[in-house]
Amino acid sequence: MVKTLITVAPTGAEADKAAAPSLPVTTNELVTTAKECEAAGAAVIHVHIRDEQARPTLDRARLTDTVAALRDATDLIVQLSTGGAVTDSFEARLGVLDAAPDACSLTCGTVNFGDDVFANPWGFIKDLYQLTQERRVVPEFELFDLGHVATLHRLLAEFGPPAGGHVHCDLVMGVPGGMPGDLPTLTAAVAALPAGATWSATGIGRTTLPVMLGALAAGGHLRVGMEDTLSYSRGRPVARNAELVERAAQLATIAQRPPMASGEARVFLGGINQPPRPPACDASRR
Ligand code: KMH
Ligand code: ZN
Repeated sequence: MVKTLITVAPTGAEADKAAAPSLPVTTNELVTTAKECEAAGAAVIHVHIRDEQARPTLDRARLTDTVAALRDATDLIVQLSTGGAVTDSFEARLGVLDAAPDACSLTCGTVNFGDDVFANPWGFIKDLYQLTQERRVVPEFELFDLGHVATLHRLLAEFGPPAGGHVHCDLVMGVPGGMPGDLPTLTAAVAALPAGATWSATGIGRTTLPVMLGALAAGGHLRVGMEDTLSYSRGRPVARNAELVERAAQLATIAQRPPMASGEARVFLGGINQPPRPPACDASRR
């Protein structure tokens, strides 16, 4: 029995704080959310940050401080988004690795993204991948479409295995312009993955539940959070990210695959080191 890796994506770059007041946008809100989600069963946190006006930013100092704050407060694997917002430059997105996270997202192709385009040309993908190898940051391959799986194969064939040696993917389904969040597509995408790869899936908006149930049935792992859905059920806004993690953990437990602790997830994802934690109290200061 393989336990279930649960990733929480609490913020994203798209949702508006004014329209979704429970969206965590400050460092304090993010840390509080992270602690609640860890207690509920998450092992990985996929992080986008916001500026003082709650707008998405890739400010390096802020990213570095956020990584430190999350490490101080939790044992979660800190995965920074290199996708950012559709308006972010490739240079700024590469610069995310300067914040030295445990892991990062790495999207394997361009995709229509509602009325926008989320641009990930081959040149950027290979530069980012080589940078993850150089910095020993574990990538999670984000696959929004079946064509992205072909690019993942090309990446591995040309540049070899990722930091840690293990390939873990996330199927992002139901983005308007990307692959639909349904079972035939999930099955096709999983069948096309490289041998030995593990995968999570997340369904955007109303595809959240079918994708989660399908992923559990197919032996996959889960990503949930307010980046992906702002509704807990029809007409009921998400009150806290942790309730999405709690529901995922309950369903995983019913499926006889309870949530993986973060320590287990560090091994599962290819040996991500436990970051040094500050001592609970410093005896030398007494
Ligand atoms: N915000 C989207 C444009 C990622 O985090 O790597 C891209 C995204 C993917 O969220
Ligand atoms: Zn993201």
